[in-house]
Amino acid sequence: MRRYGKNPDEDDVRVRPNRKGNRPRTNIRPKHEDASEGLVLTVDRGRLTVLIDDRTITAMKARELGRKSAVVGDRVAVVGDLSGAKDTLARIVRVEPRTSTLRRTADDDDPYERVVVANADQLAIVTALADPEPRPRLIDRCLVAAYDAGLDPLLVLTKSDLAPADTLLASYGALGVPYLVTNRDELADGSAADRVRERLAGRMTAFVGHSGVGKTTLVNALVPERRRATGHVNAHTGRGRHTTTSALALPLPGDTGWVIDTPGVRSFGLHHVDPARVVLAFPDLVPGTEGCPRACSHDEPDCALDEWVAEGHADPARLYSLRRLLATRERREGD
Ligand SMILES: Nc1nc2c(ncn2[C@@H]2O[C@H](COP(=O)(O)OP(=O)(O)OP(=O)(O)O)[C@@H](O)[C@H]2O)c(=O)[nH]1
Ligand SMILES: [Mg+2]
Ligand SMILES: [Zn+2]
Repeated sequence: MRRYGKNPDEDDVRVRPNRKGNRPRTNIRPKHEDASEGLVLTVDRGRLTVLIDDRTITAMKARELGRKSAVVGDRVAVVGDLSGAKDTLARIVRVEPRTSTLRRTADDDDPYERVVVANADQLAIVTALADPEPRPRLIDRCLVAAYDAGLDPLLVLTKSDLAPADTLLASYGALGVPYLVTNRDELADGSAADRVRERLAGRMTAFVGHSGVGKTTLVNALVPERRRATGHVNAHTGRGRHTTTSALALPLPGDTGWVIDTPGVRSFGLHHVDPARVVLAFPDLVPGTEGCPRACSHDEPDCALDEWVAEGHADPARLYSLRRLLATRERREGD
């Protein structure tokens, strides 16, 4: 099941032991009406950097938030010392309801969900065409996670100076996912950043992908005044070095949107994903699901889509793409 944020009213009810047993009591503390609204830019060992107006302050979760966490992209209410002066620490008293929650699990069998980012509306799936080798399975998994969370995917293929993009693009054609291809020369002359920026305008975009694919390199090209460290890909293993260790939201110059650089992932587990939501990313197929059995995964023998597509209502390549995405959950990353 998909878990949305709790009813905010529940947060005001706390359980305290007393002699008559545990009984919920209403919290009569003031509701922090004077709190300031901010945006979480990064989280580092329990310390959150929050942007309030044009100041960044350091804050930590107030105890009353309990296990509820605030992640990059969250809108939060903050009280306390908001001056941003050195060694001050404000308190986050509320996390506002999210417009989206991008989650992943360590693998498909692991129910423990981590929230990658909150409130993003676009997911840039960054894949190098070589060095490290592209792994379409991870792309498929990120696509499923994006569709499940209601984010628009954008495929960013980097390092086309090292290998061509055609084979990879051919296999994603039927999905209709927008894509961009970048390379070293275009990074140097600024044209890569210009093309990527067009796609980011007015949106909050999270960059995800394996370590070493060039996420931070791209983000640096987009926001040059906030240069972050980039790493080299190990020549022997072909792997990145996990240079970026925490997610960071950065405003695009001229207030034209936000990019969130994230640490490289080894896998993108989909334990939390509901297959019934994945089909929603295929609006041309949705009418064909009317004849499906209850709670159809759309990847089972009784699924009505096969017959419906065979009758000519939609392109069979689209059904094939949907099935490939649905099947990615059952398969191991390395398959
Ligand atoms: N040849 C080539 N190299 C690139 C390109 N883009 C990035 N690189 C190189 O790829 C390496 C890794 O880049 P990073 O930006 O650190 O990769 P990352 O995805 O942020 O990696 P993590 O932070 O570890 O997740 C660096 O040596 C970059 O210079 C490209 O278009 N062509
Ligand atoms: Mg990085
Ligand atoms: Zn079905």
